[in-house]
Amino acid sequence: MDYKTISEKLEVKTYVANILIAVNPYYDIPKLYGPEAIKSYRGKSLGTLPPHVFAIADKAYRDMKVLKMSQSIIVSGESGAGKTENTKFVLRYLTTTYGSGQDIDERIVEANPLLEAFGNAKTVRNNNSSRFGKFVEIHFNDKNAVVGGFVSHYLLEKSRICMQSNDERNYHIFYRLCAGASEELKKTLHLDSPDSFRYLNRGCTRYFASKDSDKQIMQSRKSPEHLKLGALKDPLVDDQGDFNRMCVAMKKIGLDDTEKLDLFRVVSGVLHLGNIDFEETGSSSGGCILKNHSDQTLEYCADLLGLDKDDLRVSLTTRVMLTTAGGAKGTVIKVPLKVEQANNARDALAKAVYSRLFDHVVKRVNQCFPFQASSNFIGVLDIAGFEYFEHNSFEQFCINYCNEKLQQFFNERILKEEQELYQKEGLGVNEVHYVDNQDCIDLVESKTVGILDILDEENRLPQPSDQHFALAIHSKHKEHFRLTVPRKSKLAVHRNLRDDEGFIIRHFAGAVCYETTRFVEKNNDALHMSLESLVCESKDKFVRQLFENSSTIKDSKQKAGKLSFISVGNKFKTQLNLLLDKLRSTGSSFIRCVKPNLKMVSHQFEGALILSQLQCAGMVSVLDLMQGGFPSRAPFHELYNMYKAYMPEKLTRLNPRLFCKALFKALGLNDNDFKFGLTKVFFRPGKFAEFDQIMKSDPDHLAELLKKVNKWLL
Ligand code: AD9
Ligand code: MG
Repeated sequence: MDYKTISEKLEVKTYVANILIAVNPYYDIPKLYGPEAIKSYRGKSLGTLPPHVFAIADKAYRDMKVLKMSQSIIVSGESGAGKTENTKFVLRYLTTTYGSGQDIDERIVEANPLLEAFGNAKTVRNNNSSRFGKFVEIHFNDKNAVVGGFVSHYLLEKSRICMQSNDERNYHIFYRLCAGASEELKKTLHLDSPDSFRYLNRGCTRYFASKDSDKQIMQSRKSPEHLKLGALKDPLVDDQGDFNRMCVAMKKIGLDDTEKLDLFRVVSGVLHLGNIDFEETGSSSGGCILKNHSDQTLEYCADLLGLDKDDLRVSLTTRVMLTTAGGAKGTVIKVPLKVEQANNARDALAKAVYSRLFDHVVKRVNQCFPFQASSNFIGVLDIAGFEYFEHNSFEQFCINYCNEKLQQFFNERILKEEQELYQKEGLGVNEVHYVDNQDCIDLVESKTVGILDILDEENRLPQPSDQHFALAIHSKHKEHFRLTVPRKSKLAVHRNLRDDEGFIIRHFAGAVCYETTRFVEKNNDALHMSLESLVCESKDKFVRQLFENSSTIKDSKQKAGKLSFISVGNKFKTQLNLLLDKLRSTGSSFIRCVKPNLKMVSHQFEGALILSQLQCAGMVSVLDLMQGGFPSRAPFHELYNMYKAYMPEKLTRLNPRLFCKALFKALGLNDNDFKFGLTKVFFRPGKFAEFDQIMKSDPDHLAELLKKVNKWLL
């Protein structure tokens, strides 16, 4: 079946129980998401209208109102499947439909372009890939109207700031600023075309040299038009237009010109920092100096970040150490760095500055929809799905760990709780088996023996090494069902790795081989002391604020020169556990996004690719359960209260359970479509909506039905 037929049948989306499956259409369908569509879903039970994200959003809202309980909507799927787009549709739906009619509604929606400018990038899988996870809460007052919002963010991909893979780009903001800034602003920030910056030109430079097809693109990029724009002008991305749209969004959420300039100044500072080059001094003491042409760049960078240029030069080329030699305890000395170490110091500084800037952007966004008191919230989680590449590193390890936790939550909510309920209600439905992944989660997060703690222990060693870390994992978990050595991989690319170069985890969605190179470095968020104190003491108030309440500086001063350590992995674990506690305290709905093809084009539906995504998302076990299951249910007393006003007195004297039996009999519903439990009626998929429709149909029709009820009772 081609995509068109399927999309007509499924209307791009379908439900499995109350879980929405949304296929990315890869083309705009304005009618599907426009104001009319928004209006039509308001207050409608799930199943009364075609499947839609709006229906899920409305269900979450109604559940929040009726149950007086916060709700969460978990949007998942692989890169490019449509998580971020669907998240935006949910936010727009809720703020439009249940907003307070004030600025806040618009701001919740308009915050996204700003977050995306700083946290999204073009990758080979998605031209607008989110490189961070987010949980967006819309808060409601006691009248169930929107009062504000709050965004939490998770794990910005920092490695991208200094290095991108073939045919990928850095964060959008860099290119947008180069393309869209006015001539005057460009002059102030010393900006040029993206090609002139090391942090922007490497993904594509290497890309140029690869395959034949790439060479063709390279040729086309050498066209006069392209040269004018710069080789990095991506034909698929409109940086200049996006810059203007971003500025409009900034204005709408209340950022003034000074704040805007603060952001742009730091972004430019990072770009210039990246252009600083080092060379060996050639002297016997070793060490390195800045290359001649870097002096100007150093000056630009120091100027934009409010640093003293000579201090910056020294901090990049030396490291402060504490010497204990000769009993002279506590003497601080400056050790010259080799070229490679200086490169690392420069990149570490760039990553620290940019990631602090991103934290600031999120904080600033949160200030534009503050709220005093909130009764409940609806949270939407947009976080990367399970990832499995040819080379998997620390980032994939964290993302997949997160997905194990979310999968467990999904199992708990959908499968375990469902089965427990059927049993409690005596429905006699067959048990569905699913794999409990607690052992995999323990492998990662257990105290001391978990991989995250083993990694932290490595980071704290005087001379940590990735190899020692990999061996420590293998030696501590020799017989673990979930863990094995790369040699056991089915793929040659992994089989060639030594035991001290990686490990394989058998995840719920498949086995992934992680290469441990740079795990130790990526797990450390601390800058070394001289760089940290440099930025903390910046003359630029904004830069200083970015590094305010930086624990490293106090810590490192205490430890006088020791390389301090802030664990990225354990911070993520803490954040994730807080998030899961939050999710567990809310009612939940799920949107599983599906990517129809790898080419990112419309009207192409690759069956095998989609099936594997549904398997990864645990949808196959859900289907098993639902085939024999009853996803909608209503307690007897609720139905009784809902309809008793319309019923003849004789009927209302019955207890709620008998009342419902009488009602169902009179309505002539098919016995296979529902089941009576101890306290609730359970409906087959879609059948509650049918029932609701009959009950809410016109009064004459209802009167007819009631006559039938009466007759049946006599
Ligand atoms: V990633 O893990 O952040 O790399 P997402 O977030 O799952 O990924 P995203 O929402 O960014 O994917 O969607 C990718 C692209 O698909 C978008 O930029 C749109 O061009 C396209 N898309 C996604 N959903 C829709 C839709 N409902 N209608 C039209 C869509 N286009
Ligand atoms: Mg996304």
